[in-house]
Amino acid sequence: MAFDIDMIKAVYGRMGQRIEAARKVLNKPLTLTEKILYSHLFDQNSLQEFKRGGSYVDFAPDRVAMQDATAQMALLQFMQAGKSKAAVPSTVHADHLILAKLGADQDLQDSINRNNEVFNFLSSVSNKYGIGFWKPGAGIIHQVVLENYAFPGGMMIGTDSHTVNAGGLGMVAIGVGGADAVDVMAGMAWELKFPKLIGVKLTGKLNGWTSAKDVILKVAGILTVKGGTGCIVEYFGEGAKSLSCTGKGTICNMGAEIGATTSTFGYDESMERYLRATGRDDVADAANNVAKDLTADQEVYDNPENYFDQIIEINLSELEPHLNGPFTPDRATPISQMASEAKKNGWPTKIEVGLIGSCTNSSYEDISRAASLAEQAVTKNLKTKAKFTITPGSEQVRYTIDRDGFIDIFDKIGASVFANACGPCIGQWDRPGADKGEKNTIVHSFNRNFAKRADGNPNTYAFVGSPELVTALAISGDLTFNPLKDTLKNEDGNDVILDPPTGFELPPKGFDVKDAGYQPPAKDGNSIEVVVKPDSERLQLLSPFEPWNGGNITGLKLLIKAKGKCTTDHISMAGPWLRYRGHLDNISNNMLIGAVNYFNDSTDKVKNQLTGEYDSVPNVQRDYKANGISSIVVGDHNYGEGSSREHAAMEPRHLGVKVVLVKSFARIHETNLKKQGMLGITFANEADYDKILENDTIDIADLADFAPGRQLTIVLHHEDGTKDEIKANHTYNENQIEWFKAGSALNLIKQQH
Ligand code: MIC
Ligand code: SF4
Repeated sequence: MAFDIDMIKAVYGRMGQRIEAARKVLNKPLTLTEKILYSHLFDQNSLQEFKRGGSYVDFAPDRVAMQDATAQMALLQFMQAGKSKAAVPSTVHADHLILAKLGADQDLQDSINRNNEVFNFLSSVSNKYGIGFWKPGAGIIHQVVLENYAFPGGMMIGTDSHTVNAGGLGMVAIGVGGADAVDVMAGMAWELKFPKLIGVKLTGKLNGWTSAKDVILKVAGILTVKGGTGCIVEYFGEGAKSLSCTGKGTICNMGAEIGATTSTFGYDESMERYLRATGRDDVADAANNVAKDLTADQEVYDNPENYFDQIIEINLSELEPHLNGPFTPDRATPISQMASEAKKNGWPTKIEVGLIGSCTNSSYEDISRAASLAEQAVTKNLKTKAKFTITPGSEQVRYTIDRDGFIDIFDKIGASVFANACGPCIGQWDRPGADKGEKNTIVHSFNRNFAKRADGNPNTYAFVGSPELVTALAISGDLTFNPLKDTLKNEDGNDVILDPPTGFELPPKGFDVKDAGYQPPAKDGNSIEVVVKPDSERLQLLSPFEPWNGGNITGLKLLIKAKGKCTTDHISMAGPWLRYRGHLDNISNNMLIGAVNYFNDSTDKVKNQLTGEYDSVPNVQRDYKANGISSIVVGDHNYGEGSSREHAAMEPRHLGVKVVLVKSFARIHETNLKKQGMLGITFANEADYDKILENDTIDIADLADFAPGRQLTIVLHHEDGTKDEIKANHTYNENQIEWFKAGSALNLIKQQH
């Protein structure tokens, strides 16, 4: 039986009626996204036509998922909300904190030893508050959610940007910061600006070397890292139906890389097959009964241009395998052009390591197709030139691929199998020699390839591709190898080709697992005590942030004017810093250390205006704080792209930054700033970014009149005594201004209860 089947049945029980009501009000056929959103309003009496890209709407998601690296902060906040139990089914997954070094068993044990305090904390808080806990080794949050919890037509939020993976099973699943999770677990409304809708029509059918990953690599090339901001992407068409459910999951998963709020697919036979294969006949049967509610109305698919704000069409039959990178996931190169691109740009073409797996690409299908290539390498007597690693997404996948002999095949090409966890995808990779900083190339099937992300080396050029392509490239050891037409020399000196990969959508003998790694919560958690040691370096109870005093903010020192890409990895780096995710003061020592200072092109080197000396960003900020001075951070486009980690908002808040002024924000980060009581605003005129000078002191001159839709005036006092006055926009609504006034959304919850 599926988890929480009663909740799922209740959702289906009310969906039809709610969709009918919405169809009447909107007076038009509905997309799947609209059906899900309108049937998940927090208050059905508030039903009205919401303005896409305009109205803030209160929703009631069906469930919450959290992973270890973000759950610590989410749960530290939830513990302050005064509730005895999570209001909706919720889970915590221990996956990000596991370091990949030697191989699965040893690494898992070492990580459990190293993170014992944190895992115990997460397990006991989960136990206390009715939250399911997936132990270290159980798998990566999104894979475990897809296998156990996702259901067509449902709505969930998760404290990880790749929560969107569950769109592969027809959900609207959205990545958020921990403070948002607290709202839902506290039984309150969860607010989202009603998204715009992008329709992606897939025609044709994948064949040969092309895989579902190539769909999203192509979409990322078209839309870029910010093209999906504020949008939900709905995939449809014959091509969509022909994809496996896990392939759909891959596409939705990496939709985070175009900034999309989420992506989804209508319910179809591939989803039914997946539900049944993962032991959820009950969900499949229930979904079949309401199937028409779980996909858009036919008129929408017949004339999509009338119902979506933007349409993209991709013919799967003609789609070429892609590699995206380096340093950004939207730089898309079809494999046939890689050789010339690499030459033109001076990318190192020798591949050192190929890594497959992660939350987005470790399905049975992915692994079986990659294994078919590894097998060819063996039978065709090819020597695998690059190192090769596999991180399975869950224990269920790992157990099943092991049973079916794939691990043995990978062994034969010298592969290392890492634990079922994030590992190298999030800098939890103890890669030998990475500290030397040598220029080198790796290829992987993960989502992100920002500088330093996988191994901490800024000179690692990482390219993202399908697991099949990554395997072929690892065998060849050459970035310019195009398996569609090139040959390889084998150990006998013969030229051989790799035949296109083959595999299985689902395991022919079914999935199996001995111990999936799940710990159910106590029935009554009241007596469970959660201990946080006062001298812990890993965990720290939170103290409330100061409320706003109602006045203008004056005398802000410019802390840093960040140049170019400034993702959450630049603002609050992962890798070794993950160990401090539950300790706000300690993790604040990584604040903005990856951001490039506009004035000297260096990272972690900014001017302390009090001393005139250059120092690390956290040091300068701590000095300002010690002197009672607040500061401002200035940034470029899509500031805060990437992760959902709210530490990127809490650290500056904790250290006394008051304002973040940028050209544009990524959605989750903007919300995180608002939730934590920061002022996150954008240049009304982007060119004003150039007016900000290194020694500026800055005032927000009319903050006392802070109101929705009202611009703010910013005065820049330059060192030479001159002044500039510029305007800033913001997107705060009434409610969000209340968070700002209270000092944080959590302070407001506490005031109200
Ligand atoms: C990521 O892929 O960047 C992460 C690590 O999963 C993050 C979450 C985190 O920073 O803990 C994400 O995507 O939200
Ligand atoms: Fe983990 Fe990487 Fe997936 Fe993030 S993208 S959840 S770090 S595997």
